[in-house]
Amino acid sequence: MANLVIYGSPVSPFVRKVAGLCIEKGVEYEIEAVDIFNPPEWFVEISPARRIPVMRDRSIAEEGPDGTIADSSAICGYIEKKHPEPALYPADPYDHGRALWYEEYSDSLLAMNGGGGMFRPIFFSLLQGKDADVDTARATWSEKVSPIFDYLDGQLEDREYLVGDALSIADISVTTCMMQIALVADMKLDNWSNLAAHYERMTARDSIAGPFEKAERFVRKTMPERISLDQ
Ligand SMILES: N[C@@H](CCC(=O)N[C@@H](CS)C(=O)NCC(=O)O)C(=O)O
Repeated sequence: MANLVIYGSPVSPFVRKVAGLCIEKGVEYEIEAVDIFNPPEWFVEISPARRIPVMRDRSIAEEGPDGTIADSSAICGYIEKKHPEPALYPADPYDHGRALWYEEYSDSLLAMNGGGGMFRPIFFSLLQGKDADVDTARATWSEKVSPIFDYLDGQLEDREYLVGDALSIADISVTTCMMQIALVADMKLDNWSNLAAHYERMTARDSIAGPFEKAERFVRKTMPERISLDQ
């Protein structure tokens, strides 16, 4: 039995971010499914914001609030401290700050638009037996996501990683959030060559591909085909 439990579902980009960090570090973990839209009482007690993921470190406590941490960024920071190698946060103070910035930027703006403005109107509508709201997804893609990708593409230039010369939490966060769009739509990155190359390298990593495959299997049951974003 793994010490580390992640409550949630790999369909969440934040759960996949934590899973990706664990895999890169070789930290054993297990995911325990929680339906966030109908959470059990014990889960509400450990997730005051009613969000997934929440992590439990069983070596601290096996039940109740002790041993738990809510919020993916707090969870990743904890795992980094507990399992420092390989480091996924840069040692240089400025680079460290930059990596946290990209993590926050993707967890907030990219997740809000790619998740809230694209994944949800498509996938959640289908789950509820309605038509996919393709118009909202396409509008979000061209008006909201496109400028985010412009920014990230400019930040990357032709470097391999977003910060410094090693993989960091920044690369993992940006990619797992981008993949929320790829779960439901044919995400063409032709306009952003640096970001496209970074995305291709990142999605080839086991730490990113493995958790995504689980999400993909779940989503494809409801929508066998991805939607086109062409207007
Ligand atoms: N800042 C939080 C965000 C977590 C979050 O928004 N999770 C979504 C799933 S992707 C959720 O639990 N949503 C439940 C809801 O909107 O009611 C983190 O990084 O863990």
